Amino acid sequence: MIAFLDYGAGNVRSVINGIESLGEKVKIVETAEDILSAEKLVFPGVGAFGSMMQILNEKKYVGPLKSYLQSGRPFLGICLGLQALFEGSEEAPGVKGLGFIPGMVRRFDINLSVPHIGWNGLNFMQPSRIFTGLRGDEKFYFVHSYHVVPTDGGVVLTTTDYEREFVSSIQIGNIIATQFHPEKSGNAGLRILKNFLHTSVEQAMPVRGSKSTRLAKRIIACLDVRATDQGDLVVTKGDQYDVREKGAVRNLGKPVELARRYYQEGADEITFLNITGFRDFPLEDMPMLEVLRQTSENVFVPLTIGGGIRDYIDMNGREYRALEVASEYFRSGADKVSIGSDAVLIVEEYLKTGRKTGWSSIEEISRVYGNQAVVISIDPKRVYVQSADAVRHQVIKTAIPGPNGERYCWYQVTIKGGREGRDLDAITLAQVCEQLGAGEILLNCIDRDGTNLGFDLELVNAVSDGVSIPVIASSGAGNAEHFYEVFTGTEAESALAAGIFHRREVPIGDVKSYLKDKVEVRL
Ligand code: 1PR
Repeated sequence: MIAFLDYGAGNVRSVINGIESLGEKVKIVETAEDILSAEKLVFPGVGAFGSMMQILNEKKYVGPLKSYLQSGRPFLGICLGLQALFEGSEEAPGVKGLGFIPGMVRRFDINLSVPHIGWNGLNFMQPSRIFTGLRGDEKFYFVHSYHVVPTDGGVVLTTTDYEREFVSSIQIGNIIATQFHPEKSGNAGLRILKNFLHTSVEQAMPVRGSKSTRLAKRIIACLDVRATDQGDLVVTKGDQYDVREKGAVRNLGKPVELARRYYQEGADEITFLNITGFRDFPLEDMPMLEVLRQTSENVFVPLTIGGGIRDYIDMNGREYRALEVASEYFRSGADKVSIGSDAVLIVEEYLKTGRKTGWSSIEEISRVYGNQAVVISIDPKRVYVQSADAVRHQVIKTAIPGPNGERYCWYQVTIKGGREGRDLDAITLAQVCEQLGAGEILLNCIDRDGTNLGFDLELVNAVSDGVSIPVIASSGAGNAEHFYEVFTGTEAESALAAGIFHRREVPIGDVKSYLKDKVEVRL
């Protein structure tokens, strides 16, 4: 039996699913006594350092955790579960960590995008039983803006390179903690979990050919989900956001089955967009939560869910906060939530008042779950203009002239699934969302959606130049070369596609084989 410390701040479902998929049973810690009597303890920290320590203090878990760690029994910390072992974090100045390992948690101070999101490798510093069965060149899923800096280098188990080398796991006897997420790292991650659970496994020291590790470009499969007119929840796909063909909603398959297929085919991440979320409130649309629950049972890569994340008042006058919707998604297995229409309204309000309220969905969810858990989904379309100063929006010069030979355009954002254009451009939206706490931008493009013409590289460049958080290029992929173009012609960290994967025109494996040796990918 594995004792499992869930302090209720994020998606721990996938760690439990990972452990259970290995045939082990999990007991959720409910009292301090459960920690003290545990034989093996898994602590998957999620959220933000400050709120994590606050909850651990409120639940009076800090003393028992320290005693457990002192006892030397097996402990696996994941992400914040690693950071918690240190004295404190720059994320929450003045808040004390468990102080089991001397040292601090520092924010990345680099020129690359922060958070560090995606699949990266490990430099092995010591042998460990968790490495048994690994080749050494596997990649693991990271998502974090902070990294640990131990005072004593002797505790370092692995390092990873992201502009600079940082500590990606530690080991002190039976105490192991990783910055990466084994439960989100496919088969290699499950192997690490399995090795941790079986304490009799021999130690191993994998050897990796290359000197440093590299973050892989991510290939994301996107499932636009909605109910058909008959009420069945299906994966659909639009042409420039029109999902109907001969009057009926296109049905391209069942969400859980398709997500599983994409996991098996090597998708680095899976995104579900509940595309009618703007009108159907998700907490009244339970099937979507069930889709997440079932998917996370055997899909061990990150899951993002979007659609309907906003404050809401139901027919009985009951008020729901966007945070509650997000929490329900996290509890059901999501790792990140994506906010579309609400982000536009928040930014409009911010630009009007010049003030952060502190209570917008972006601010609230990122405060509790961390920036990395908040993705902003943007649905822009091109508006051509005659000159750079024709409008007060951020205008770009374009190599694709407009219908009247226009050489300039701006990208107008929309809400409600592209139905309503707003007086706001995509670059400004992304920049303000970053300031409010968003961790990643999912950059769709209505003009390219479903066209197979390739990504709008000008749009991707304009937005990624304007922000320092990672950008996911989306819409228009028609072949493997389009992924090469977007990864070499822009700063996009990942590329998302839907139609070509659903229709099996270009399998994910073919995209990766094409990119291999040209662009860093996870194979
Ligand atoms: O506004 O917070 O409720 O979120 C609603 C979400 O649903 C938004 O993220 C919005 O992008 C999405 N959405 C709404 N309507 C549609 C639609 O298609 N009618 N889908 C929609 C957006 C775009 C991508 C698509 C790529 C790749 N779909 O998700 O998967 O364009 O497609 P391709 O590779 O086939 O070209 P809220």
